[in-house]
Amino acid sequence: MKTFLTFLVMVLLAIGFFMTSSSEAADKPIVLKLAETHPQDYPTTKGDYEFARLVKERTNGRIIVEVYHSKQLGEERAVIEQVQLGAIDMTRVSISAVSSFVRDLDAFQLPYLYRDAAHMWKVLNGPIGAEIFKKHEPFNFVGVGWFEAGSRNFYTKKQVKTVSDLKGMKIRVQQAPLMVGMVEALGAVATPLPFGEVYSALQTGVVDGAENNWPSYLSTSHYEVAKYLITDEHTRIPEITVGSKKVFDKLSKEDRAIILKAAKDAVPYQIKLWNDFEKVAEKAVREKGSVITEVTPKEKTKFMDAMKPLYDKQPAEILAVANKIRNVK
Ligand code: GTR
Repeated sequence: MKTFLTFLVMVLLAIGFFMTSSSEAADKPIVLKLAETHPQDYPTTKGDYEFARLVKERTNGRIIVEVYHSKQLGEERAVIEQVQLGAIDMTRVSISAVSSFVRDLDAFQLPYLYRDAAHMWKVLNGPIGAEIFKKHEPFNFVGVGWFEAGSRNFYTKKQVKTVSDLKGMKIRVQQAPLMVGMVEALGAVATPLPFGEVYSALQTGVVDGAENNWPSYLSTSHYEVAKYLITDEHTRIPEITVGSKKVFDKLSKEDRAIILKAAKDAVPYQIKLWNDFEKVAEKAVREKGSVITEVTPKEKTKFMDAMKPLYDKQPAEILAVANKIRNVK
């Protein structure tokens, strides 16, 4: 009898132990690390936080997206490699940064491709956008969501008034073959560098200029070391949140859907912040002494014409997608 009682107590204890540990496991949230290059108060980072808030709310805290802003986890290229390996769960980057892995993205970042932001969003939210998300999977990525990033302008240490003024200038570009090709099409010397190295490259004269949107021109303080900006608006490059396929494959179908939906629902908030900050940034750099050259429509046409050799070099599949994009009305 005594042995039986001891046995019973042990069984009950064991059941108790397993119940606690399994419920503890169930209580422990799934933590997904998201890497972001921008500072905490930048519109894109705030968009990441909104995405994280929605994921937490909709999973009752079962899934937590932790945002690591300000390059805490590294520069974009290194981070993307880590996402591919599954060491970092997600990252918000420019599609340029991913395009050296997913080359099909080139069709989405060609110069003078979209008529305006509304056109770009129609493309991203439609079947063409869904298709390119699918094309991330063979490279071990999951397309999670898009964010707004406005349009990009050249800014230089010496004033550029016409497209031909760019000839021979050393221009920093993102580490992406298409961006190298774009600057070369203009007769300039492309210098691919990580984002965080651009300020000192401009300061020390390693490069004569760079290109980015108004918010980044301000937040990086590049305006201090390259005070001439020309409003040529050569590209409109969406931001993307990419996930690690290795990590996403371990999530349930339902959780994946919640995450993707949260990324979509965070977009209007991010666009609103973006549009407001774009104006603030433009005003701020003007006040801080940047010299802004407004391109005339005629000069803009010259910029567009100068990009033609870049289009001519693109593979037929890229041009086919670019044409589909142009035809979205
Ligand atoms: C910014 C973008 C960053 C980064 C950067 C760059 O506009 O938000 O993710 O790609 O440009 O030029 O490297």
